[in-house]
Amino acid sequence: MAQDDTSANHQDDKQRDFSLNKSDGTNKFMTTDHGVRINDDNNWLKAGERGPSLLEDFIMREKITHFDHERIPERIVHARGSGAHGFFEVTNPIPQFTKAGFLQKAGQKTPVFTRFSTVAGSRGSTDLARDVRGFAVKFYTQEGNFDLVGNNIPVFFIQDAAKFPDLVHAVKPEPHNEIPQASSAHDTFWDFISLMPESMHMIMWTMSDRAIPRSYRMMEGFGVHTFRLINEQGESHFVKFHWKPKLGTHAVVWDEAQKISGKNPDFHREDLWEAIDTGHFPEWELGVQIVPQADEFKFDFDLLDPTKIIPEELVPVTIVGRMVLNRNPDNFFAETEQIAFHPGHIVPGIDFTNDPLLQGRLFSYTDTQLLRLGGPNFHEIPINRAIAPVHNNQRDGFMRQEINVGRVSYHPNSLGGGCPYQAKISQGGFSSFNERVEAVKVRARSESFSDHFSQARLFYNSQTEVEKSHIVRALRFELGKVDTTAIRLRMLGLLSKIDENLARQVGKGLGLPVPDKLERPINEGVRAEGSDAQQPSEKQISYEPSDALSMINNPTVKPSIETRKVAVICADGSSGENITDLKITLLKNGAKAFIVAPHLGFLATDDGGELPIDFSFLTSSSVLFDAVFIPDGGAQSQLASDPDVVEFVQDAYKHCKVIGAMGASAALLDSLTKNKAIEDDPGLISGDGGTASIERFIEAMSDHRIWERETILTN
Ligand code: HDD
Repeated sequence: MAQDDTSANHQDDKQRDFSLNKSDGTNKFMTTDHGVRINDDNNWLKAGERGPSLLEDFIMREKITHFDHERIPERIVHARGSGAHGFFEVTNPIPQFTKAGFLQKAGQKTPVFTRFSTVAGSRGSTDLARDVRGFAVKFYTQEGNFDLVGNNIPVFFIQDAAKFPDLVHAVKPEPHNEIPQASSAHDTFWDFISLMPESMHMIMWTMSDRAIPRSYRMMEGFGVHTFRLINEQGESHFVKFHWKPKLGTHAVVWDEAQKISGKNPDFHREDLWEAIDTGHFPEWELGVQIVPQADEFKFDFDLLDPTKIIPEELVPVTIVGRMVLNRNPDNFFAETEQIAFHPGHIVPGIDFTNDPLLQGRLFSYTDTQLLRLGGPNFHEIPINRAIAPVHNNQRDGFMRQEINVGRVSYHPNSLGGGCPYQAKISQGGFSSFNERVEAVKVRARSESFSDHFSQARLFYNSQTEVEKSHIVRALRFELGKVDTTAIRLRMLGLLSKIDENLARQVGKGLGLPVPDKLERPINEGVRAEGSDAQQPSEKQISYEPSDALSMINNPTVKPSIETRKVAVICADGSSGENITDLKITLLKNGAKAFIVAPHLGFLATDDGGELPIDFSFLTSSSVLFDAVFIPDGGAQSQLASDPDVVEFVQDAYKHCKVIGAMGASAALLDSLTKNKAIEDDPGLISGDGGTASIERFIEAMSDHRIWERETILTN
């Protein structure tokens, strides 16, 4: 192990200490930034009460100047995000693979800060855009900060970092009119994608429901690239990192996502905040897929290609620990906005591979922080500070916080006693894996990266029929928003290389035939196996479908209603007993009921009681809940005639949510389902509101959605 035993023993109790930088301003006099007490914060200094304002007013000039400079450039990508503090705890140490100090002992804890994000939208955009989600974790280890800067999708659009600016330019709002915001459904994105066959695997993921998660807490995370683990003997193993959510992997449906974007654009941000605030701490397991160095060329795909996964059936995921997020930030700007992640922040025992996307990222992240955070001292911002001691000869620069004493800032030196010393490898000094590299300098893509369709097909074939139909509909939506027919046709051509039927179904929605041949030129300059450098590879690997790739069959999914929200639709006269029983049973199961009624204030229940109303139909919407419950109690006719109520319940029905309608309220279900038989739908629960019917309601809810209903609805 790289660190000495004393520090290892203290690892568990070491916390990040922000106390020196915290200020809540309570019971303090208001002062200027330089400490002068302010006597009047309401009026600018003037020449007479009705006279001109004076430039002399240093207090107000300072206030306005600071305000004028409050914004920093938003992240060029991943601008919209939300984060939280927590810890990582080792459950299954892996010293045989890595000497990284924070992975050595069961029970060992390391503080973390995790930021989730969307990619394309601006800071103020909606949480529910169809997009990849960033999943970035900063581990504050005793040996320095380790950042695992991943996504909720295990592959990427492009194979070489050189194409990143093109990808981002294509997906961002179009430059002439800055439209559309936080959306890939426009010409420039699909123009680029339709010319980049290497993006097809990732496109299958982003067109699936992975791109519209129910919650950040219900997403998987992936390090994406193949990294290396290095053990004490200097041996290397390839590794892929996985985060597996305790609450399972779940999504909303696309119609719902679009409506949430209007009703509550902060849906994910609020969900994360509330869960932590109410003690339902989000949790993930960290898993690793390990491949011995000797097996580098064992697979039909290249481990260095970031558009490929290692199917879990080929290399299982071994769980090594768990991450719990248990503290909301004190200040969004100071923490979530100023945190600076970097895939190049690694610690001894972890190393890079030659994945060309990863290699390019290693340049980009420091570069972006220099601009975004104003200079080379961003590591001194409290949220970015390592808990490991930092000593080096870096000096000065904008906003330097540290006061380096003495006259020595160079190495080697004798005047400073040779300090700071360089660490031997046995003392925890970082050393790169001694990989042999003998090569010609080329600007080229490896032939082994040229199969763009086999794993896209693996993903598609691993989906359930419902999930496949969501992919078809997503593609119809996205390409339907594209104006240029040639782009649509090119996409249909590429989709047909994944699955003929998929392409035909999308084509049907677009009213276009699937072209026989791929149009040229495609993917200019990217070599493809056995071709004239313009066509993608014909190579096809056949894979067995994998449950880990489906969300519905995903092994992380277990029946649970923990932290789910139920809308209880009421009007004066609703059954107080039904409502109270439901509330109590949901709470026992970690879920929560909210009373939604035509007005705010109090609900007069049928037993003469009163219950506080949480939302009116104006301040909430069906899409903000996981299920709907309508108690018995004679309010049905009042509810049935209210268009807001009808829309509320119909949306829940359309979005495949569980609806419980007790007693006479069941009549509402009849009208809802029109001619479809209620008995065919396991998510429509009627009953007397007693324990048995509430239990059936909860059991149905624990499956997340009633996907069978989509088939009933479309037949
Ligand atoms: Fe990146 C931010 C994830 C490729 C350049 N990236 C950023 C964030 C995440 C990722 C999660 C937000 C971190 C935060 O919350 O602050 N990026 C990825 C993944 C990639 C990837 C999983 C592929 C596997 N990124 C990638 C490439 C480049 C960048 C190829 C450039 C060559 N990414 C950036 C950036 C950002 C960034 C411009 C914007 C803000 C920041 O870094 O701090 O440098």
